[in-house]
Amino acid sequence: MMICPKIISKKRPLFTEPIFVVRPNLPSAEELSPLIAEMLKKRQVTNFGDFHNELEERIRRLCNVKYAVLCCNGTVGLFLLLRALGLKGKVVTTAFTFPATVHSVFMAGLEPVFCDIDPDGYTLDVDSVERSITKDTSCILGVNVFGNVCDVERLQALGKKHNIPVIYDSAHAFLCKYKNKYVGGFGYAEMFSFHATKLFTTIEGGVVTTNNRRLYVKLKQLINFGIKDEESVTGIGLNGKMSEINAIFGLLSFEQKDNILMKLARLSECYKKHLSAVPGIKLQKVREGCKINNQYMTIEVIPEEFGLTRDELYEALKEDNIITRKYFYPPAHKYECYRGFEFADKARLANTDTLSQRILCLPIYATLKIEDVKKICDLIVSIRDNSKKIRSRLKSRSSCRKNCV
Ligand code: T4K
Repeated sequence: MMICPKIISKKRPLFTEPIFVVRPNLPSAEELSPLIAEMLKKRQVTNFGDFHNELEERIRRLCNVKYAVLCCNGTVGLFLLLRALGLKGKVVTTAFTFPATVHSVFMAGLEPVFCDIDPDGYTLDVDSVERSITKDTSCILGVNVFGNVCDVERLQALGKKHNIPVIYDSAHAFLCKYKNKYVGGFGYAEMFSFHATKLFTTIEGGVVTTNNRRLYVKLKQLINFGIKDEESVTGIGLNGKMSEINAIFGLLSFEQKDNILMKLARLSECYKKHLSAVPGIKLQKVREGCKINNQYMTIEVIPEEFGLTRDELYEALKEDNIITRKYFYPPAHKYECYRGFEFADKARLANTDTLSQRILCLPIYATLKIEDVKKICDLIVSIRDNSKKIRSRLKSRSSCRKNCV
């Protein structure tokens, strides 16, 4: 194999170690060990143990809802929520999301109907939702993208008008506030993810919050194989429970959360200060009254003004060991697995298509240093200033890769 000289002659990267888009917030071994020792002593390691129940109750109180159901991850939570609602037909939702949202709909035997998104805040465009509702629509599923809360008031009114539930994929939105209240009590139910990449984490895990008792009872059964009691199985469920070890991580996340929120807010402010005036970079517009958790730091790259496309900026940052992510590319109506389905092939989503080509998630996590954020911002500015040179370097690198390796 011949290695191209142009590739090896690249300058030294800005960071010697990779800077990832996110790093998990983890407790120390010292914080973990007494809780693990307690769990081992009790010999209750899963199936609704004390740690599980304590975490569930603390989340319920924090979100100020009547019920919370912990689950093994957010995807299973959303899937079982859709099943618990006993829906049939179509679910109006967004294609600008992680695969988990749409796959949950599909796997619950429902048909997604994609509507477009607001070009500034990236959440459901309510006019587009309204146009998408037909007699077959059984639910509206909003996604609180990057923590930005959907237009909950208008969606609620729409749900009421058509007599269909509105639910939220709030995977990104734990600890976000809307009108001074923690997100969690909007619509029929909300699902949060506690994956390792989330600021509040149980490593793998999630929760569904609701004020609806019937839904809660059903969901509680469905995450436990549909078992009602020792002698009756009333639902077609699966094993969606959260284990004790995961719940321990969650309880420790409670202790860290305020500190993490504060650190993320500082990092986000720093990004905004340095990037908001850069031509060709647009920041997400957060809904008025919404206080986001800053778990994601996104920029929209407008190629005509920035001089490079989002993908080129992604590559240029990678040369300096900054590993960003293109959430959410491709959008769901372009997934290969949905090719041939009318709901995907016929979807016309101008804003979704544009944003999925333009949004880039920059590194943000509690242990990231503010100096490193400044360096990343300076680098982005200098990439813009040298866009022509960088474009031609990236082009020659990519053709070298094709020809030489
Ligand atoms: N709905 C929405 C809107 C979602 O965004 C998600 C998940 C869900 C539903 C489903 O919730 P869960 O079922 O996951 O609870 C990551 C997460 O795995 C996923 O939870 C999240 N959204 C999505 C936005 O991001 P990937 O495939 O991008 O993850 P990965 O492995 O590439 O990790 C990203 C970066 O994080 C890596 O570059 C390095 C760092 N990392 C990751 C892990 C797992 C670490 O440093 N350590 C780690 O242990 O999906």
